[in-house]
Amino acid sequence: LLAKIAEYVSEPYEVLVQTEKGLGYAVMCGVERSRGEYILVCDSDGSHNPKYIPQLLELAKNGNDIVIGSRYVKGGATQDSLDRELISRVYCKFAQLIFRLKVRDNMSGFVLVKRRVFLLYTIDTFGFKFVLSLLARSRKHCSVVEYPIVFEQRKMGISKASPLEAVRTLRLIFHLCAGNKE
Ligand SMILES: Nc1nc2c(ncn2[C@@H]2O[C@H](COP(=O)(O)OP(=O)(O)O)[C@@H](O)[C@H]2O)c(=O)[nH]1
Ligand SMILES: [Mg+2]
Repeated sequence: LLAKIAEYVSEPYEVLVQTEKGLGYAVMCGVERSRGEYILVCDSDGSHNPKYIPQLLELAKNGNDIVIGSRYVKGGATQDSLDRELISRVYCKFAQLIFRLKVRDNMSGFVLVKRRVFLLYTIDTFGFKFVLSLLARSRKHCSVVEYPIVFEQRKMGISKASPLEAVRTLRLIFHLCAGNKE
């Protein structure tokens, strides 16, 4: 993964490997440690291909606060199993309707965000779906764009996704709903 990042990114960058327990919490720890203007979050198991980074960065530099690597726009795809894709699509559609989001892949874990935006809309630290928190909270204030990516099959390890994560996501949606009413 590091070699591939080096192959595709020509700007100066640092890579932060966050090993804290809990994906959302690990991401926020990384955001706090980071020093760059832009932050790219990606999975470490090979599902998110660094070849997309130049296009994601270009979109951010063109004035988009949040750039989503998206499975669910034209040109995007997933190599996940059919049942996982179905569950993911239903969850994304549900969140899209509830929070009136334009973003289809509002639960993608492949995202490039301006650091100040990440910090301003401090995200919930529980669960996998940190991007949904960011999008729901920044909805009225940020420009967001989706760029089609193929979510590839993992190259190593086993999935940490579980029914418990699915319940956590529902909990997050209710939590965000309550917050949005305040
Ligand atoms: N630091 C940290 N990263 C995690 C944790 N769980 C998942 N991840 C990261 O999040 C990515 C997505 O998780 P994964 O288990 O692959 O879920 P899946 O792709 O939905 O099957 C992984 O590639 C890891 O990089 C965790 O507890 N701590
Ligand atoms: Mg994975």
